[in-house]
Amino acid sequence: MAPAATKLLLADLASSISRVPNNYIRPEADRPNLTEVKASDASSIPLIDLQGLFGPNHDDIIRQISQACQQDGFFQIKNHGIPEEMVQAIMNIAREFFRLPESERLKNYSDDPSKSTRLSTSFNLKTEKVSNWRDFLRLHCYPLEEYTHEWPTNPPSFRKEVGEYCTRVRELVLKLLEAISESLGLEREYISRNLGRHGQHMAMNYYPPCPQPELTYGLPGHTDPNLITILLQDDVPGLQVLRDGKWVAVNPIPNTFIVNIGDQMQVISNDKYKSVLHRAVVNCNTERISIPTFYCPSPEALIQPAPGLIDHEQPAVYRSFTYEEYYHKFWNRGLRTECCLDMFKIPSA
Ligand SMILES: O=C(O)CCC(=O)C(=O)O
Repeated sequence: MAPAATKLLLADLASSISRVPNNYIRPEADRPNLTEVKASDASSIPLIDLQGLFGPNHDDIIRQISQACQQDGFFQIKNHGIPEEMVQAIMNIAREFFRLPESERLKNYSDDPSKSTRLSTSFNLKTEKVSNWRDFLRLHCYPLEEYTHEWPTNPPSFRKEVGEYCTRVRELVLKLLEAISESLGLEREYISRNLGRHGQHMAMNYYPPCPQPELTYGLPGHTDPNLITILLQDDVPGLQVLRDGKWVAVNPIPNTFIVNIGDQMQVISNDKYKSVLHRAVVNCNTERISIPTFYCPSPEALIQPAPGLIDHEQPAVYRSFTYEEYYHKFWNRGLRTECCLDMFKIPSA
């Protein structure tokens, strides 16, 4: 039998074992079935070129966004305006951070999900039965000046580089929110105006090589509880998206981001746009890093279907709620394939 996990962080355990410890092994009915996953190809999820979004290609891009949000809930973007050097820099910082000595990394450790900066492992140690093959550093990043003083100071350039990246990603998100509002037939500012003070969180996910990847997940199937996610991944495959009941691999394309619709966008769009199940699997040979930015309403913001998207044919599908209420439910129930959104549906809908 494999030894019980004795380290706080997976990275410090994974390098010394040849079998997956019992607490990471999924029941047989809930394993990744890696041989049944559809291989990544050009049609896995749409790739949208943002060049000319608010210029000559506007109408065409808005149409592509609308189609992707309705059919896939996911799309990739190129010509997004974030410089390649900045993307390289943030990946390098994340890699350096996870390679720091254990004692240095542990200075940031906490298993309390309410902390706005923390390094932890798996998903939510307090509620889950089976652990996930992942360590993660989670940061709140908007407004920046309220949070950067909590962030790691090692690597020494962490606060500066990560701060610059967060600012640029926020600019990109605000453009996408305008485009998505328009694609729904709403005023450009509609979504942005209905998020309270806005919130932005970020994770640096570190998935160490795993001796038995068929038994466990980096992250099991889940939808994102926030509004919209902008995912940066290194060049190691691992992300899979559920499409027509089948898991499809989404292999990395250099200089692109992956955008996915979160639960709050599904509510605002009154179910027109889909928050889709996705998961991260691991592999035997190579560590993997992914860096999602989770853009969200602020806790007190009232979320509800946009009145302009409610009519006889499509009455309001969800009751209104605060983002705080939603987020608590999400964290406390653990990652499950049944979407948390069902708990907010109007019964007759
Ligand atoms: O690592 C990935 O590709 C996916 C990460 C993810 O889904 C998450 O952090 O919620």
